[in-house]
Amino acid sequence: MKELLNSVVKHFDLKGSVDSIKPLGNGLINDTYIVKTEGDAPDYVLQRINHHIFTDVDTLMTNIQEVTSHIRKKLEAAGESDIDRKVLTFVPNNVDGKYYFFDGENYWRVMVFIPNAHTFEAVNPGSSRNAGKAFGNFQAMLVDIDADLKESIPDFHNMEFRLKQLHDAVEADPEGRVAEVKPILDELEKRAEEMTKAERLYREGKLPKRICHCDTKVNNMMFDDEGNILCVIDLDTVMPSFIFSDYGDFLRTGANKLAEDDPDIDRVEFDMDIFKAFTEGYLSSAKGFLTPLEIENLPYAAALFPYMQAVRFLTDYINGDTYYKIKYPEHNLVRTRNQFKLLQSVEAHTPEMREFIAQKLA
Ligand code: GN1
Ligand code: MG
Repeated sequence: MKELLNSVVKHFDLKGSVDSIKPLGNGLINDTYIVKTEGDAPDYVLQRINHHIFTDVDTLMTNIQEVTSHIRKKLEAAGESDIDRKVLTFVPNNVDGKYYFFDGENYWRVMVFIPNAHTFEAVNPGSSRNAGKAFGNFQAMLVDIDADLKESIPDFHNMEFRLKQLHDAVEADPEGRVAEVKPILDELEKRAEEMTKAERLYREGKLPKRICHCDTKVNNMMFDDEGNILCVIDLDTVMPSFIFSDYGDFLRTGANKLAEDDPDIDRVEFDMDIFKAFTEGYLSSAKGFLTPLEIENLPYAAALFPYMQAVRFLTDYINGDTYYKIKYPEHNLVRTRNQFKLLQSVEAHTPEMREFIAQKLA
């Protein structure tokens, strides 16, 4: 492995000579290493991109490159200091100048390591407010990007497409599991019309797609030593989507009082303190560009993501667990029930959510 890593970094022009290459962090998808260099030269992060999940590495890296260079220009124009710590910097390879290198088997990329930066794992009102601010600001900086970005995972958050996958699974019923899940299928079906409204509004020209992060977890932002937000990281899923993706998916994970696969379904509940803090942070940086229709539909976004995740987990259960890793046979069914319960809790809190948003904007 050491030899492989050493030969890979030779295809990128790094400042300073390489001292050591060691594993970094605990990511579940890509393999990440820190490349330490001698003397004052910056250190680097080397990643092997998981091309089984991200099959279109070229689109993915084009998106990331467009987005980071746009943000850099924005920060420069605003006269920001310390820009190298406020946006990721990728290094082109020295063979064909692309921002990744394909060695015939694997895809690699290199970015400049940001020193003295930290991530946090804990979701609480304080970190949620910061996350809202950071992800809202990320979208805000990208509102005027003049680049034709593509979906690196086509139809990733397209609810009509996810329902079609469910219907195909139900029709095929390869494991004979449909009869057992009929009650929850019916519940999901009842909401299908409402939950696909974003796609309809988009077709009618009323709802825009914007550049979104699409993986808005609390640990995907970096802070300096004083606790100030530096930047948003983990840009693999950056692509055009409805702003609902970033708003809704954070709340799906952050505001669930339990983990998404906790079997103690009765205790699953939507945490309004996290909702309030995240929404406050998000609106503070995003209200300048959001349209009235986008704002009106933030509670819809909070419902859409548990719904979409329930549909995706149930589809996988019916298909015989081919997409999500499972630890026991009913794992995907438990996840489905958990997400459905979260959805019901969101539905119950919707009037309160509307009121809070209206107050914040008054
Ligand atoms: C997957 O691997 P992870 O946890 O970042 C999935 C998300 C789901 C999530 C549910 C590429 O994300 O869309 O919301 O599982 N990512 C992909 O746990 O399918
Ligand atoms: Mg991450």
